[in-house]
Amino acid sequence: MSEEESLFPELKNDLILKATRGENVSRVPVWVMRQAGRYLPEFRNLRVENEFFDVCRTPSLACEVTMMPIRKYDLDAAIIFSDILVIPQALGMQVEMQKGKGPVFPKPLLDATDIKLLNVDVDVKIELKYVLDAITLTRKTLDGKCPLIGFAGAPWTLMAYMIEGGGSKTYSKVKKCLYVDPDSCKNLLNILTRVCIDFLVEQVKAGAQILQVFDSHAGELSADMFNIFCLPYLKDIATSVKKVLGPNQSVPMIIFAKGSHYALKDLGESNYDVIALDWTMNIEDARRLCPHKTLMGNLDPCALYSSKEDIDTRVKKMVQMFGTSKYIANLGHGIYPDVDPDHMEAFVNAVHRHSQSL
Ligand code: 1CP
Repeated sequence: MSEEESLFPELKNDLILKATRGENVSRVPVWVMRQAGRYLPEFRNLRVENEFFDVCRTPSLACEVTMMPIRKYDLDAAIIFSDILVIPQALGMQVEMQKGKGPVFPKPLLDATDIKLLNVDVDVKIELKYVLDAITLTRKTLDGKCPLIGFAGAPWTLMAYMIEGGGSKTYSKVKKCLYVDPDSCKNLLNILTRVCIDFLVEQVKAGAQILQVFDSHAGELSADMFNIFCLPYLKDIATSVKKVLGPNQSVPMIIFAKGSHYALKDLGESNYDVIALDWTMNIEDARRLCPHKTLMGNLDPCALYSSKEDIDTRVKKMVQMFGTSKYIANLGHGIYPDVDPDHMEAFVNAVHRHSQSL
């Protein structure tokens, strides 16, 4: 046990850590991407009084929101309440969370050469101290109930937001840069990769017990463009984070590269421990292509609109398909804001019930 570990309460539920190592589990562990979010009335109430990024920047509030789903459901992991866009903010960019619209950058980068706006020598220990403090407080507040997941956005997905200025239907502004000025794009992606590595390392030092990298916009790229502008940076992150932390302090790492069907084999050979699948991915193919990895996923988030009975049937089928070992149950993307919280409960309980009887 490292010195940092001994400062925290003893872990009582290590199912998810066992699953990442391929060890036997008494039941399949389950958590849900975006479990600390807008489908929870408690969160919406808290947001009436607090701006989104103020919640992120106030450790007591971020901790409280992280704990909301943990107190309510029988979950096997917590994920720290934050956002992938805290990295562009730390680099000096302004990000606003607009109601009904999501994140908006008032002054996006014009192209990948426009890095004069960025504080490329950022010290994440200072600029993102609030996330690290939230992690330490939440790890203590969890009192060992389940492990705490830290996360970061992947370089390509962050670059997409920084150049598009928000979400996009086509991602044509940022993709144009990839085609017309690949070298400047690689430069920007390298800058983002270094910051991701530093930030993830510091999250572990602050108390994160698992790390997830979100490449939510990976699927916007063709296979050959993914191999140039995503894969090398994703691989670098896993390898470097583990190298810096060393064997005693390293934690399991999850990669969620949404839509990257063509990349499963390469991700299966990377240094990530867990490959997260979106709902369009074929479970048997993923098992075949990533034989040594734990898989995570992948119920369609829209399945939670169905009846509780139907959710139960679909979860049973999903667990049968994945099998009970080397598996972490989750949705194939974040839970949607208008899902009935009781249906979240039906999902979580169905995973536990069916995996115990298999
Ligand atoms: O109005 C509000 O209160 C804001 C809603 C909200 C919430 C609850 C946003 C805005 N972010 C979050 C929290 C958040 N974001 C978490 C918290 C922990 C948890 O999972 O419970 C996490 C992990 C994220 C990560 C995140 N932010 C991603 C990657 C995951 C994914 O869904 O693909 C992305 C793409 C973002 C950007 C973002 N932040 C918020 C929104 C609405 C979006 C997406 C906008 C878009 O579709 O382009």
